[in-house]
Amino acid sequence: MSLISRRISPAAFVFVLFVAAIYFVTPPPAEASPILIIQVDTVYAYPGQQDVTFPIYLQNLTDTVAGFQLWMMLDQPDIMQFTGGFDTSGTLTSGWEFIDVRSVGGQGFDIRITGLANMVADPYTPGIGFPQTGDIPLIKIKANIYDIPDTTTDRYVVLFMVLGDVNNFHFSDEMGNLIGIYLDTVIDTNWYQCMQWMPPPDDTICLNWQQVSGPPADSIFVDTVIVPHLDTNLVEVIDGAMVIHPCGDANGTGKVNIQDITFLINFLYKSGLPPTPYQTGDSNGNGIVNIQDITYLINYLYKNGPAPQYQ
Ligand SMILES: [Ca+2]
Ligand SMILES: [Ca+2]
Repeated sequence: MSLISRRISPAAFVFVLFVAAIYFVTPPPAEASPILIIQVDTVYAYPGQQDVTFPIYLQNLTDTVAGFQLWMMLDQPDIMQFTGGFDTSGTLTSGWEFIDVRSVGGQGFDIRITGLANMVADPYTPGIGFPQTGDIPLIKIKANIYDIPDTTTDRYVVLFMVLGDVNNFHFSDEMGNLIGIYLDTVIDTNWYQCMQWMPPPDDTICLNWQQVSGPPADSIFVDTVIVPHLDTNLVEVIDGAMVIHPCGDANGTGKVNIQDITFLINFLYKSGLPPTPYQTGDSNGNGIVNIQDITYLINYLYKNGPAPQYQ
């Protein structure tokens, strides 16, 4: 930071512009392996399902994580909303002293998640040690699915992290240092013109400065600002999704047809995989999946029976 409070030559302007140019073309950090990987899960749900839980996983390779803030959004607010609910049981943040989950916009289209392992007062709660291989969730977030009709074709809601501002997305160690960022130096040049000089012989002293947008100017105030940025080479983010199956879509293809009947037969009688979520197999909506749901689907598909319906 420097203040030049005297008449300056055009050469000085050129010099300052040259210095500023050098700083502005500082290349981004060289590519490196990630040290943090955040992955939002892809979860299957059914229309009208409440309190659907989706996990956010963390791989933490080189630092203890003792604090974080994440901000995420969804791309189809007509299909689902974040409730602000969360669950830390069985997660890496179980026992943390401060967890805050809220919609910044207030309507559940976004969710900001803030966690701190340890507050100032006793007791001492350690952060997440390393390495974490990513099979334990960092936290589990809750959402509600609207009762969308089975005719809705795009049933895939992208759940994505909002990056670009370390105030909204960061991880920190036990000392409070941000993990996986680089610092950028930004030169901010302010130009001033003297509106009233002292009379001679003191005419190098200005009585009244006024800021102007650029040269010509009588003085330059150069401000150096250090701006932290997320280094996406070091912090990898994998977005997730919420996929809404139609009622009766036991095999999760997005359509209800004879293959769902086959899927249910395999599940009930041939040790096949269960429907996910379980309710997609419950065509008659009575809470259990059994042979009656197969009959219900046959009636719906081939005998003009009523459409599958969740409870
Ligand atoms: Ca299907
Ligand atoms: Ca049933």
